[in-house]
Amino acid sequence: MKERLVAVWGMFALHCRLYNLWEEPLSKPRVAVLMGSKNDYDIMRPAEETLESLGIEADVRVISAHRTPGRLVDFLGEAEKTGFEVVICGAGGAAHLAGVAAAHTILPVLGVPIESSPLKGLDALLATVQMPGGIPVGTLAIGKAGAKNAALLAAAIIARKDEGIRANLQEFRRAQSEDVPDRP
Ligand code: AIR
Repeated sequence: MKERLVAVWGMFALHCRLYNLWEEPLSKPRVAVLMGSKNDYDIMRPAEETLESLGIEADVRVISAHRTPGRLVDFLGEAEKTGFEVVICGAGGAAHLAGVAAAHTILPVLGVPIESSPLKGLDALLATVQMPGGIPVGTLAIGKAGAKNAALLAAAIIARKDEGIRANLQEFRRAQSEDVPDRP
Protein backbone atom coordinates (compact mmCIF):
# COMPACT_ATOMS: atom_id res chain seq x y z
CA MET A 1 0.00 0.00 0.00
CA LYS A 2 2.79 2.37 1.02
CA GLU A 3 4.67 1.72 -2.24
CA ARG A 4 1.53 2.40 -4.19
CA LEU A 5 1.04 5.73 -2.43
CA VAL A 6 4.65 6.67 -3.10
CA ALA A 7 4.25 5.74 -6.77
CA VAL A 8 1.04 7.79 -7.11
CA TRP A 9 2.70 10.74 -5.37
CA GLY A 10 5.69 10.41 -7.70
CA MET A 11 3.46 10.46 -10.79
CA PHE A 12 1.58 13.47 -9.44
CA ALA A 13 4.81 15.36 -8.75
CA LEU A 14 6.18 14.49 -12.19
CA HIS A 15 3.06 15.78 -13.92
CA CYS A 16 3.09 18.96 -11.85
CA ARG A 17 6.64 19.59 -13.00
CA LEU A 18 5.87 18.68 -16.61
CA TYR A 19 2.97 21.08 -16.78
CA ASN A 20 4.70 23.78 -14.73
CA LEU A 21 2.07 23.60 -11.97
CA TRP A 22 4.69 23.55 -9.29
CA GLU A 23 7.16 26.02 -10.59
CA GLU A 24 7.45 29.40 -8.91
CA PRO A 25 5.38 31.72 -11.07
CA LEU A 26 7.81 33.31 -13.52
CA SER A 27 8.19 37.01 -12.92
CA LYS A 28 6.57 38.99 -15.69
CA PRO A 29 8.79 40.65 -18.26
CA ARG A 30 8.76 44.42 -17.79
CA VAL A 31 10.74 45.45 -20.85
CA ALA A 32 10.16 44.34 -24.42
CA VAL A 33 13.31 44.23 -26.54
CA LEU A 34 12.27 44.13 -30.17
CA MET A 35 14.52 43.94 -33.22
CA GLY A 36 13.85 44.07 -36.93
CA SER A 37 15.85 40.95 -37.77
CA LYS A 38 17.45 38.03 -36.00
CA ASN A 39 20.68 39.40 -37.46
CA ASP A 40 20.33 42.38 -35.10
CA TYR A 41 20.61 40.17 -32.02
CA ASP A 42 24.37 40.50 -31.64
CA ILE A 43 23.96 44.30 -31.39
CA MET A 44 20.88 44.13 -29.15
CA ARG A 45 22.24 41.50 -26.77
CA PRO A 46 23.79 44.15 -24.45
CA ALA A 47 20.27 45.47 -23.84
CA GLU A 48 19.10 42.04 -22.72
CA GLU A 49 22.25 41.43 -20.63
CA THR A 50 22.15 44.84 -18.96
CA LEU A 51 18.50 44.44 -18.05
CA GLU A 52 19.21 41.00 -16.64
CA SER A 53 22.13 42.32 -14.58
CA LEU A 54 19.81 44.93 -13.07
CA GLY A 55 17.17 42.34 -12.18
CA ILE A 56 14.72 43.33 -14.90
CA GLU A 57 13.15 40.57 -16.94
CA ALA A 58 13.01 41.19 -20.67
CA ASP A 59 11.01 39.63 -23.47
CA VAL A 60 13.22 39.58 -26.57
CA ARG A 61 11.52 39.26 -29.95
CA VAL A 62 12.12 39.61 -33.66
CA ILE A 63 9.46 41.92 -35.05
CA SER A 64 9.92 43.88 -38.26
CA ALA A 65 7.83 46.94 -39.06
CA HIS A 66 8.08 45.99 -42.74
CA ARG A 67 8.22 42.21 -42.83
CA THR A 68 5.90 41.34 -39.95
CA PRO A 69 3.61 44.35 -39.51
CA GLY A 70 0.81 42.17 -38.10
CA ARG A 71 3.10 40.79 -35.39
CA LEU A 72 4.03 44.35 -34.42
CA VAL A 73 0.42 45.48 -34.10
CA ASP A 74 -0.63 42.35 -32.18
CA PHE A 75 2.26 42.54 -29.72
CA LEU A 76 1.97 46.24 -28.98
CA GLY A 77 -1.80 46.13 -28.77
CA GLU A 78 -1.40 43.88 -25.71
CA ALA A 79 1.92 45.16 -24.33
CA GLU A 80 0.62 47.57 -21.70
CA LYS A 81 -2.07 45.15 -20.49
CA THR A 82 0.50 42.37 -20.27
CA GLY A 83 2.58 44.41 -17.82
CA PHE A 84 5.35 45.83 -19.98
CA GLU A 85 6.64 49.21 -18.83
CA VAL A 86 9.13 50.11 -21.55
CA VAL A 87 9.66 49.02 -25.16
CA ILE A 88 13.16 49.00 -26.70
CA CYS A 89 13.37 48.74 -30.49
CA GLY A 90 16.52 48.08 -32.50
CA ALA A 91 16.46 48.25 -36.28
CA GLY A 92 18.75 49.05 -39.18
CA GLY A 93 18.37 50.63 -42.61
CA ALA A 94 15.02 52.37 -43.10
CA ALA A 95 14.37 51.78 -39.42
CA HIS A 96 10.68 52.35 -38.78
CA LEU A 97 10.31 49.87 -35.95
CA ALA A 98 10.56 52.31 -33.03
CA GLY A 99 8.31 54.90 -34.64
CA VAL A 100 5.61 52.44 -35.61
CA ALA A 101 5.86 50.77 -32.20
CA ALA A 102 5.39 54.16 -30.54
CA ALA A 103 2.32 54.75 -32.68
CA HIS A 104 0.73 51.60 -31.24
CA THR A 105 1.37 52.09 -27.52
CA ILE A 106 1.64 54.87 -24.98
CA LEU A 107 4.47 53.02 -23.23
CA PRO A 108 7.81 54.81 -23.51
CA VAL A 109 9.62 53.59 -26.64
CA LEU A 110 13.41 53.71 -26.89
CA GLY A 111 15.04 53.31 -30.30
CA VAL A 112 18.44 51.85 -31.06
CA PRO A 113 19.74 52.48 -34.59
CA ILE A 114 21.68 49.49 -35.92
CA GLU A 115 24.66 49.69 -38.24
CA SER A 116 23.55 46.87 -40.54
CA SER A 117 23.49 48.74 -43.86
CA PRO A 118 26.09 50.24 -46.21
CA LEU A 119 25.38 53.59 -44.50
CA LYS A 120 26.63 52.12 -41.19
CA GLY A 121 23.62 53.09 -39.13
CA LEU A 122 23.40 56.74 -40.12
CA ASP A 123 20.24 55.91 -42.08
CA ALA A 124 18.75 54.09 -39.07
CA LEU A 125 19.75 56.93 -36.74
CA LEU A 126 17.97 59.54 -38.84
CA ALA A 127 14.92 57.32 -39.41
CA THR A 128 14.63 56.65 -35.67
CA VAL A 129 15.43 60.08 -34.27
CA GLN A 130 13.56 62.30 -36.73
CA MET A 131 10.04 61.58 -35.51
CA PRO A 132 7.53 64.26 -36.41
CA GLY A 133 6.01 65.99 -33.36
CA GLY A 134 3.25 63.95 -31.70
CA ILE A 135 4.72 60.46 -31.37
CA PRO A 136 8.01 60.47 -29.46
CA VAL A 137 10.83 57.94 -29.66
CA GLY A 138 13.75 58.30 -27.25
CA THR A 139 16.70 57.59 -29.54
CA LEU A 140 19.98 56.19 -28.25
CA ALA A 141 23.40 55.90 -29.87
CA ILE A 142 24.04 53.68 -32.88
CA GLY A 143 24.91 50.06 -32.06
CA LYS A 144 25.88 48.24 -28.89
CA ALA A 145 26.40 51.39 -26.79
CA GLY A 146 22.88 52.43 -27.70
CA ALA A 147 21.51 48.99 -26.80
CA LYS A 148 23.22 49.10 -23.40
CA ASN A 149 22.07 52.66 -22.74
CA ALA A 150 18.52 51.83 -23.78
CA ALA A 151 18.47 49.20 -21.04
CA LEU A 152 19.91 51.65 -18.49
CA LEU A 153 17.35 54.26 -19.45
CA ALA A 154 14.56 51.68 -19.20
CA ALA A 155 15.86 50.82 -15.74
CA ALA A 156 15.88 54.51 -14.78
CA ILE A 157 12.24 54.78 -15.86
CA ILE A 158 11.29 51.68 -13.86
CA ALA A 159 13.35 52.90 -10.88
CA ARG A 160 11.00 55.85 -10.41
CA LYS A 161 8.56 53.51 -8.72
CA ASP A 162 10.67 50.48 -7.83
CA GLU A 163 13.11 50.93 -4.94
CA GLY A 164 14.88 47.63 -5.67
CA ILE A 165 15.66 48.55 -9.27
CA ARG A 166 16.72 52.03 -8.12
CA ALA A 167 19.22 50.42 -5.73
CA ASN A 168 20.52 48.14 -8.49
CA LEU A 169 21.01 51.09 -10.79
CA GLN A 170 22.87 53.04 -8.12
CA GLU A 171 25.10 50.03 -7.47
CA PHE A 172 25.78 49.77 -11.21
CA ARG A 173 26.90 53.43 -11.25
CA ARG A 174 29.06 52.95 -8.16
CA ALA A 175 30.79 49.87 -9.59
CA GLN A 176 31.27 51.60 -12.93
CA SER A 177 33.03 54.56 -11.27
CA GLU A 178 35.18 52.21 -9.21
CA ASP A 179 36.29 50.44 -12.39
CA VAL A 180 37.78 53.60 -13.84
CA PRO A 181 41.49 53.76 -12.98
CA ASP A 182 43.01 57.00 -11.68
CA ARG A 183 45.77 56.76 -14.25
CA PRO A 184 46.10 54.92 -17.55
N1 AIR B 1 14.75 45.83 -40.95
C1 AIR B 1 14.02 44.71 -41.06
N2 AIR B 1 12.73 45.07 -41.28
C2 AIR B 1 12.66 46.38 -41.29
C3 AIR B 1 13.95 46.88 -41.08
N3 AIR B 1 14.31 48.16 -41.02
C4 AIR B 1 16.19 45.92 -40.71
C5 AIR B 1 16.69 45.02 -39.62
C6 AIR B 1 18.14 44.80 -40.00
C7 AIR B 1 18.19 45.16 -41.46
O1 AIR B 1 16.89 45.54 -41.85
O2 AIR B 1 16.55 45.66 -38.36
O3 AIR B 1 19.04 45.64 -39.27
C8 AIR B 1 18.65 44.01 -42.34
O4 AIR B 1 17.89 42.86 -42.02
P1 AIR B 1 18.29 41.41 -42.60
O5 AIR B 1 17.30 40.46 -41.98
O6 AIR B 1 18.16 41.51 -44.09
O7 AIR B 1 19.69 41.16 -42.15
